[in-house]
Amino acid sequence: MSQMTGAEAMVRMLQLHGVKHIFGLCGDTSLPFYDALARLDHGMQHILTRDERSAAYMADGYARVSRRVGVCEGPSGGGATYLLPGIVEANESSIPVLGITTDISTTSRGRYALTELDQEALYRPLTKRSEVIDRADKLPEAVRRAFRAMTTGRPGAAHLGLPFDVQNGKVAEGDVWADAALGVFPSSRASPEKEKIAKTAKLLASARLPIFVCGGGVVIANAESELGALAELLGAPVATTVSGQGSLAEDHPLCLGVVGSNGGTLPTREALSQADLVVFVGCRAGSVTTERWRYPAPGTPVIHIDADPMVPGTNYRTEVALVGDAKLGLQGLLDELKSVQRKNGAEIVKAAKENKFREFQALASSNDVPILPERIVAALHEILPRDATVVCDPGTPCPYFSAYYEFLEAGRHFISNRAHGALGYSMAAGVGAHFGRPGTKTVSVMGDGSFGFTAGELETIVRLKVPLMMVVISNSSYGWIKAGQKTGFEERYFSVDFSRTDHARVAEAFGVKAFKVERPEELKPAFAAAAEYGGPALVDVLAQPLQDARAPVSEWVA
Ligand SMILES: Cc1ncc(C[n+]2csc(CCOP(=O)(O)OP(=O)(O)O)c2C)c(N)n1
Repeated sequence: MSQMTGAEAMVRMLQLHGVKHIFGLCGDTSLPFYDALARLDHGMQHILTRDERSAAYMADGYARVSRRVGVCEGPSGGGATYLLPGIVEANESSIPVLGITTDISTTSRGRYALTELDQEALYRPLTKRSEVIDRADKLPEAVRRAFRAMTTGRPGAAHLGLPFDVQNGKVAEGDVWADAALGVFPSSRASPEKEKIAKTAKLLASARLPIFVCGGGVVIANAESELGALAELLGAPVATTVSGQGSLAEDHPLCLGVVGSNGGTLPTREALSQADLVVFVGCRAGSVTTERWRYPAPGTPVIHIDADPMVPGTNYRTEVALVGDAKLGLQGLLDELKSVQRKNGAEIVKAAKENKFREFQALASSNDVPILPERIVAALHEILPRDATVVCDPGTPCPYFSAYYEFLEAGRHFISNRAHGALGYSMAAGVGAHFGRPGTKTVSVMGDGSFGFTAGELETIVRLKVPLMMVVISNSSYGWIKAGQKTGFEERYFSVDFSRTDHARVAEAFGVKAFKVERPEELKPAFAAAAEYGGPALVDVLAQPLQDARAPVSEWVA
């Protein structure tokens, strides 16, 4: 039987799973893999990054918009440790990202080889599956297992280690096969049990005001239309978590918007408190969404739909736990309910939104200097197309865009790294989102703290001519933490301020078209020019410090 090398088999296995993009950074242990990528005709684009962290975040952003497994790679030692933050974020956010780390030869193990570390153990607690492939003939089945793990059940990340000698070993060509369906997620949907669906339907029909609280699971399951149809049938409001944005278009009369401590507001909290039945869908009911498990109030009857059997009942006493795919679960409820008396959810949503946006509009039209975050959100909303994708870092961007930027189309148009919230995510994730959905505008919004984590990637963006629009909200401090010191520690500011960087000039030095905005009236023209510019563009906005702003944040410590 004819044979190929392990490195060639890895390339073919990725290709057979439908992979089109690989984000990564080279290293000596990766040489055979790179050589196979160079020699074979496989149709995949390798995107060379300047930091493995960025490669993993790019793969994450790519997967979120494309529904395909995102793939990133790096070498052993520092490459393996630097790739890790993005793999953890993806795994905890239920996003399939495959991290491939090449490794020292199996024969060098335990002999103080440079860059040696136990990669399998490093990644095991942070992924759905971590495997260092010890024998070339075992490579195809290991790749198949990784793809199956990533895209079935609750989706998540996987890690494969590829030792140098395994890359040079032999694989029988006949073993190199794959189920291409496993390259897309969710790849196998399981429905919740029929009796539980029937019981839930009865509770929904008899409730005075059921309210949905949707996490990221609705968009991951592509269950937006089933959710919309069920909400309309019931007349039930739909609230979301930060990650759940896009479950329903925000101008839908039943879309209440984001609830919780990061992007929730008093009017949305009050609306949620009126529910006599809360339906969590694809949502972990974690500390941020529930404002530390206070809203919804404990004791409120709860129904929980989730692909992960461990989630329902963890944080709230649950009337019915529907374990399974959100799309099938919601469709099951629609089939069961057929006709039902509509609730007055639309009135409650309308009143809550009027209250929420009244205060926002006043601040959004302010001419104060430095520029208010509200004005930044409003100006960006005015100039961006409906189908733009906005990627937000923690700090000022995440709560402000969650609360006030209305995403007018259902689906994945908002991305933020809500599992771990590491600074420096949005620039790289925006690059990945661009490759995943190249026809639409992608905008990365970051604080100046985040910019400092990720600025080196401007070279990648320029080299690859990525038409990414970037906005830096500049306040010369780690504002979120400073706000926490203001509210919880009597303004004893300690080690949170840094000096002002001229981000526009930094960007220009990399070859990015850049704008610096200090006055409110300059904001919209600069945003419009950056959005229309065909290549990479950055707008540096001198903004009101977060600790002085009216931020939609009820808890600075999550
Ligand atoms: C890698 C990492 N380290 C520390 C933190 C803790 N942290 C959360 S928000 C924040 C401040 C963010 O500063 P900046 O990006 O400038 O945005 P701002 O809050 O000023 O708008 C910090 C340090 C974090 N989220 N990630």
